[in-house]
Amino acid sequence: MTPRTALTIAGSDSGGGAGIQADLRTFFAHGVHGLVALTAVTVQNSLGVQGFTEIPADVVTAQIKAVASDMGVNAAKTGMLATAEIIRSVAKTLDEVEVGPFVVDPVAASMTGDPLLREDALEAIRTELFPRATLITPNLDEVRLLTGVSVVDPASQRAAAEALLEFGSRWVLVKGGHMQGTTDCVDLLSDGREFISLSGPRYETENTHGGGDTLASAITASLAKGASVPDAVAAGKKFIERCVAEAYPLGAGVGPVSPFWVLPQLS
Ligand code: PXL
Repeated sequence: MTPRTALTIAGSDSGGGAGIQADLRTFFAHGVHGLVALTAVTVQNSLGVQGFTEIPADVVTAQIKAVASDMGVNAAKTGMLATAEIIRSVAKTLDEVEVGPFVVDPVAASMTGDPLLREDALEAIRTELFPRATLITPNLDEVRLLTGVSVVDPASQRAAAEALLEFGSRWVLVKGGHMQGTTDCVDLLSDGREFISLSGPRYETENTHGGGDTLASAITASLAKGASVPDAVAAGKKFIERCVAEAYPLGAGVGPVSPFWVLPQLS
């Protein structure tokens, strides 16, 4: 039987832990067929990103049109988008093709702090993509860059969610994983009416490379299978928790989160 499909519009990580590689292995783990519109090729390993080359914007949009017109897209997500020109072209293309629920992970930098977006591009994500998004999934650094709000407690997390919804997405997930001094990871999901707090354990590990991508693509996979946003986010959080718990060292720096636990013969 043909599985559901999910499209990732994102960059390649030569280290295989983040970017489209994280998205594809997460889609696979959910039994969803992964489609790709590649935006950039990064040169990186566990120690950091040495640089990236973007794909021409018309080639990015041609990939989206090629798969959407023929195979059908049940849900889509964005990760690293590299330039404002790519972002504007993707936004225009999304008005022309059907991609189902659309998740925007506003990736600005790698965990090692290396930029993954040219300077003017975050503004383009906010103005061009957020109004078209079913859900946006910023981490606390991205929340600060996008709104100026520093999330330090539940009240500021709620204020950040309200500020982000002003940019026009249907839902926002303010991820609390990077909050200092908390024993749990508390994420806040809201559409402006409901405020759903999702709490999970914090695992002690250095190896969290690709965590944000894996969560966003797990949510996208569930949306592709027809789940509601709250159900897809709750399932995605359970999925990423297990991937963080089973993250492995690889290289001298930050290792990747692991979806291998879904394969029974390996666990
Ligand atoms: O995790 C964010 C991210 C997304 N996409 C690519 C990346 C990274 C982090 O390094 O390399 C291609």
